[in-house]
Amino acid sequence: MRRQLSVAAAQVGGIQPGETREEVVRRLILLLEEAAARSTRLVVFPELTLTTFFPRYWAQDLASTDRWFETEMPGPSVQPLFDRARELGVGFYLGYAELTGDGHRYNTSILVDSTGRIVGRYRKIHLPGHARPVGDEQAPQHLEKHYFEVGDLGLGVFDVDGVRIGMCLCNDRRWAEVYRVLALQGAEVVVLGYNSPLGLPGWQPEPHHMMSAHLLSLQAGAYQNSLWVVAAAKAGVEDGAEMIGGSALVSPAGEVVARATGTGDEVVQTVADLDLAAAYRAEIFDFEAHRRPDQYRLITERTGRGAPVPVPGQVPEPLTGHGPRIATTTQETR
Ligand code: CDV
Repeated sequence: MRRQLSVAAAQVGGIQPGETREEVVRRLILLLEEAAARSTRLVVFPELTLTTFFPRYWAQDLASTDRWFETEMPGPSVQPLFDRARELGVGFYLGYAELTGDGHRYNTSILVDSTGRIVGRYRKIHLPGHARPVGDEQAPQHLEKHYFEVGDLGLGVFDVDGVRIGMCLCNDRRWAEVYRVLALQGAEVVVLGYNSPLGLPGWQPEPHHMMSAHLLSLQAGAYQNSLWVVAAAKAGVEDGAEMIGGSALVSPAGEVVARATGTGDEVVQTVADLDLAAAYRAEIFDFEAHRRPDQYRLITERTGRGAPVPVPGQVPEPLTGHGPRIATTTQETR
């Protein structure tokens, strides 16, 4: 019998700044119940699920923004979600803003198994946007670098009811290294939540480019790492800011097998064949047989673009024009 996981992305439509946690959690429970009615065993909720995407607001004093953060998980307003999930025997992934007891702020997600136990925690590593407002500070911003510290827990893989699940958050999905680090730990499924507005302050790509880049990132991550990807959006319009939506489930073949059709609350579900992932791992992406980590040193040695590494026996051409910024230290150039 094939190993399978019935899994769903629970897309959440816009959450307005005035909505209470209790109101949001009621919506999440409805989504959970709908997913459970379709025999789903794991439900993925978005990034910062419990509030509006508050990093769009500039607030110099972080202490004045504590209302957006959770100081305990589950707190009293989120407990009903844990209770209902346990009753239904469904696990879930939930993104939220975390304020730790010693004052650190993270963009966090958790994995909860079907008994209601938190089995994994992740703190977002790739924080996009800016640390200070761009242009008119009253206009929608993207200030994750102001609100959050870079996650300190690494990229982990957790056993959720017998399936190895890796997690990340939103912008992480655009970075190839994220999926690879999770795959190297045996992840069979990568789950993630996201809030993707149509652009950033000062940077407004074509709306359809935002969607194609989003799907491409999921598809490449799934295919090149022989795993399933489940991505849940916060969608619709929040306080005037439009999100791309597009929650999707992607197979290890890189195919989008299910995708949200609307911009509101919506369950998108599939039965993920985990043996399909195993088949890809066993042949085309047999890491043991084919990877060459000794050739990938630059990935961990360099952050930004730098000079070409000299190829033995070849004199490098001087770079001109619009090539990458040339690093000058010997360490950067090896
Ligand atoms: N919440 C995010 O991480 N959003 C980014 C936007 C700002 C580009 C994303 O990668 O979708």
